Amino acid sequence: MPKTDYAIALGSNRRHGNHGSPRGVIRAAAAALAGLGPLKGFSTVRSTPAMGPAGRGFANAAIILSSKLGPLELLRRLKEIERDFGRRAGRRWGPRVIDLDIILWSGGSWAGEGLIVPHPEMHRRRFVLDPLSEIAPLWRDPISGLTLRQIQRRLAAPTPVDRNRPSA
Ligand code: A4P
Ligand code: MG
Repeated sequence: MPKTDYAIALGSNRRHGNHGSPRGVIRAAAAALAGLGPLKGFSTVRSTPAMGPAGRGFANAAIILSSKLGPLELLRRLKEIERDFGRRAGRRWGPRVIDLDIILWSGGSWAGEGLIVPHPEMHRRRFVLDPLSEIAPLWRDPISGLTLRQIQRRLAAPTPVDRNRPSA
């Protein structure tokens, strides 16, 4: 398969025995991803408040990976890296400390066999859109036709209801 680009979101909210804080986990996971192909972009690592019931705050980042792997093979390799990072000394299967999601693929959309690309939640997640639009602002979502910068600005902007609310 010829090389294609993938946008991958990284998230962590647990320490790791060797890699340290969630920020350290993100950096180590990026190094592992670099084993799958050249990284064309690596955003800043941000501290973000937990969305949903996850509790503790997260470190989040995004990378652009150029790879010969097809989407399903890449997903399998991401799960492998997640498993490796989830292992703790003394326990065969520990809790997972890193979440790696495929957000966009330069080959277009994909749906089937446990994988959906573009990631269906990306429009609602600042912790995905902020780092990703930093490194690939002009990448277009094949579903809406909007660029990542446009999607990120829509999410960051106050809703029309807020704008129209009379000020006190
Ligand atoms: N799957 C389908 N499509 C994809 C895709 N595009 N990329 C399937 C990756 N995986 C995809 O995911 C479950 C299954 O989704 C996979 O086996 C794959 O076949 P998972 O990562 O194993 O399970 P999960 O982590 O429980 O689900 P998910 O959806 O990754 O978790 P969420 O919903 O992403 O929530 N708040 C902040 N601030 N930052 C965060 O990073 N993350 C979560 C995790 C919640 N709150 C957060 C953050
Ligand atoms: Mg995931």
